[in-house]
Amino acid sequence: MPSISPVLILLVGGMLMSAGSVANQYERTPEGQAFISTMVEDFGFEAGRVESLLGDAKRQDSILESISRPAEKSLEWHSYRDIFIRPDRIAQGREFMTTYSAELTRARQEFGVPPEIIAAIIGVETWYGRYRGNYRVLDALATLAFDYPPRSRFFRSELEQFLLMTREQGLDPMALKGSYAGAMGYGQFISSSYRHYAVDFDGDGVADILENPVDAIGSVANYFEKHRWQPGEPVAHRLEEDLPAGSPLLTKGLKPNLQVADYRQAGLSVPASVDDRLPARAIRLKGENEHEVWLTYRNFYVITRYNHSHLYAMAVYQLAEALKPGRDRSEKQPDG
Ligand SMILES: [Ca+2]
Repeated sequence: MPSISPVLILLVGGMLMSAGSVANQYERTPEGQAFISTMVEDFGFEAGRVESLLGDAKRQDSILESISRPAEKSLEWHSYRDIFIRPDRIAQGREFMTTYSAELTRARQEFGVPPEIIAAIIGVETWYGRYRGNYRVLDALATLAFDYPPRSRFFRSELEQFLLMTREQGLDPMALKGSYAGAMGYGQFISSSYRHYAVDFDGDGVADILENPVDAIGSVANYFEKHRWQPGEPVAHRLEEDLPAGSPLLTKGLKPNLQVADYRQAGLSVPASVDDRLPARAIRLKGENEHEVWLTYRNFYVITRYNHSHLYAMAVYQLAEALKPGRDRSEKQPDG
């Protein structure tokens, strides 16, 4: 996606306003006023500045619709998989890995995260940077902070982080665009992640994950390292057997709270290379014709720290496997 100048966005924004779009006057609501006080008292913002930002924010109904039915919750695995594991996304991922081969290698050396995992995250999130989101982040965060009670606390905090982040980075909070949930740039970082995990990976003095793919590569790798990616450990293996729904081996939640030994003792086909003591949990996904049971490990859990969903983590893992060098014509190679 070609970048659009902030000036142009402001002009278009101004035209939309004069064409009849109504701002929500969030700055006049009790919640909005409390938010303004926090920004002034805790972070030294000027009240007038925060007021005019909230005054400019527009509620978008499509944001409220999108957040109430994310693909991770409404799709079966086989439909979800087909969105991400497809020839064009794989081909373009290989191009991305060729273009940024030196930077991906450096990221592996510095953070211990495999190039294909970094590329797969950016591929799943934004199709390697092509689709970084068309909502104004300010509108997305204000809509969710003030008009979406189930997660208003979280999004008020993200709105706060967004104003801090744009101040720190010298960016215009009225201009930035992102997803319906306010995620930005190649790796779709939310504002708090930007502040905690973005790194300047090309050494130009700025951590720019919005427009700079090299900084995005380093930042995704840093995010994984900080969430304890374990270099050399496997992510997941498909088991040959099915497990009945409700089996205690299909533990609830996202954490790998059993061990590989538990699955071996149950007679399941865990590959011999995997250590008995490795934390593990089995998940059962609905394929097109049958259920698939996968044994997932700590690194699978780390992928869910990016998006709290089995489907998401499995899509990233499978795309990464497809992007591994040498996978072009030999889909059936053993893992390694
Ligand atoms: Ca940089």
